[in-house]
Amino acid sequence: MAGWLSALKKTRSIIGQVFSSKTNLEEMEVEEIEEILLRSDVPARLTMEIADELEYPTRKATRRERLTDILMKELGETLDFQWLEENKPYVVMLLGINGSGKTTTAAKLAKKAMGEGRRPMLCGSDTFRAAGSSQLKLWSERIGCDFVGGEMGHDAAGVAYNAVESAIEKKCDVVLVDTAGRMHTKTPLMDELPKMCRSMSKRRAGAPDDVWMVLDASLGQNAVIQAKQFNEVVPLTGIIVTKLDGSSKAGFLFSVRTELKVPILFTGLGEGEDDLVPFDPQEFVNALFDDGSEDS
Ligand SMILES: Nc1nc2c(ncn2[C@@H]2O[C@H](COP(=O)(O)OP(=O)(O)O)[C@@H](O)[C@H]2O)c(=O)[nH]1
Ligand SMILES: [Mg+2]
Repeated sequence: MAGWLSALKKTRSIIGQVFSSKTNLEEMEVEEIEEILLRSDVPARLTMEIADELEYPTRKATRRERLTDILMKELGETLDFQWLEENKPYVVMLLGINGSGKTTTAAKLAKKAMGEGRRPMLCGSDTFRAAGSSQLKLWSERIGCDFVGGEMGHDAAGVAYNAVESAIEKKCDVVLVDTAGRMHTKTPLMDELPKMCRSMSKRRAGAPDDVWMVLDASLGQNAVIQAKQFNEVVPLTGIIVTKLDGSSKAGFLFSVRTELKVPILFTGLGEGEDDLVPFDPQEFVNALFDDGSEDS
């Protein structure tokens, strides 16, 4: 299973120029420090706060301790996600643009649920592309869980309804609804999302229990802009950040809580079915500082 340290290698190759204990910051201009942080999509306000702290330390502690405090405060509490037992089946809808990692993440979440002794149902409601639903079906066969999907051109809201219905019949604990990728700017496709929610709630009141946006970390700050627009169409309850392992812009994670007011729940650290881990602010921040000598 991929780890935080190697996943953050690219971001660290930039940020490390400021964070590494090996760097002598006396030799750097404030502008240079700010430029480095912004290059990894650390939000502007936080960048200024960090540069300030480096220039005028507020207390006697190591540089790493002082910066860690600032960064941890920005990320907030660790959230330990649990499926609510009383909502059966617990329905989670995954949203995002094309290629963000929705289908892979749905499979990873199903695998995780199985590992916890729950019976998941994967719902392939990506009826927009020919291979949309079949890709998830293959995953369901690989990990060995239930699946309901639709053919290309089918009504996605109907497919989602059928999946919830079938999950109730089969006494599944969890339904993971994979949706078609869509651009936040395309109104008709965006309108399909609330329709899907209404349709599922007709079969199980209150469904979906969660709406999670899947963000591709390689897009950096642009991913947050997309999420804002999705959030206006269907209120998001959580964020999943994928492809952290290939991104040099992981600094955008610091804007999620302040800009979206939605917690980061899980992070994808690789392509494998076990490479989805709960978002751990402490691990994340630690990995930003590490000089990475042992994994280079
Ligand atoms: N490296 C890496 N690749 C990922 C991760 N999550 C998804 N991918 C890859 O991203 C590509 C698109 O994923 P997919 O789930 O099909 O995206 P979708 O269009 O949103 O359904 C695939 O090649 C996945 O293997 C991740 O956390 N790390
Ligand atoms: Mg997909």
